[in-house]
Amino acid sequence: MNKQTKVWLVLVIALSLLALGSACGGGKESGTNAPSSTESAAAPYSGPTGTISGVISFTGTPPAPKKIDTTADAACGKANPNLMTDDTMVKDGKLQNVFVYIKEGTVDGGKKIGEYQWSTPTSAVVLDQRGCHYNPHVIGIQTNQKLSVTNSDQTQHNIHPTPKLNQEWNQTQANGAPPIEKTFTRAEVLIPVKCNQHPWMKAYIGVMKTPFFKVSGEDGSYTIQGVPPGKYTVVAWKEGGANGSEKTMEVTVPASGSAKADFAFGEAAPTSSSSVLKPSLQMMPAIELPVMGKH
Ligand SMILES: [Cu+2]
Repeated sequence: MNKQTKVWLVLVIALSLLALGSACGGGKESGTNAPSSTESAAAPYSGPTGTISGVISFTGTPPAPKKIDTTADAACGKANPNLMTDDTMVKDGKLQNVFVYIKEGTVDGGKKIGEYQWSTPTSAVVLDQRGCHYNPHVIGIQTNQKLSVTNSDQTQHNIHPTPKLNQEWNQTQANGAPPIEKTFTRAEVLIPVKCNQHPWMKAYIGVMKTPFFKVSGEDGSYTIQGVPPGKYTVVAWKEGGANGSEKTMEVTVPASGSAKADFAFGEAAPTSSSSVLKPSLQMMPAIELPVMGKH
């Protein structure tokens, strides 16, 4: 499906739903983050919580990092003479920069996890540009949480996220310029970010409505905290190719504890029934309908 087809598809779905709403005489206007249920407002979750944790492995021989030619900008070469590609960061067989998140699931008691109200953190997520390189390379953020893009380099960058569901933007940031602050209003996994000045610069932003996501660390580990007991679909996403690749696993968080979810990527990674590769679908995990205005 190309981008245009997707846009049309979303439009058609949105229009059908609008028509349906009018036919039923629904007087409610849909807000930007209106819950899909017809109940008044989503309540916050209160109750016991556990964790989902695991380790991301890379099986087989990882591709060797390649040296990046930065001659296009002398300031980059000076700041980072040995800049290397970082799309597959493996250390002792463990994979860094995998975005792990709860895609969907049911909390004990029967409510979907997305039906609760999850508050937006007041702290900003920082994406720094240092040595003509995005740091961190993969970040997670909640909808409407502040993203702060900083420039620590002695050169100009041009930050350009290319979302499919959120608003696209493209902004120059000179050296010494203040942070650029933005928010994303819709869940989207994940948004590629590029730099129009330095074609090698890449980052990825996972935007979630819930706080249940984490990026695997240098040792491949991750821990998602504060998870209500329930049954969930956990997805691990790794960049690469057009849309990255993902693995899916069903986990149960018991009332009193924690669940384990280990994933493996790489050539020899097992392709069991719990590991599903869906390269063409993974960019649209949660279609949120665009707001069509008042009617
Ligand atoms: Cu740049």
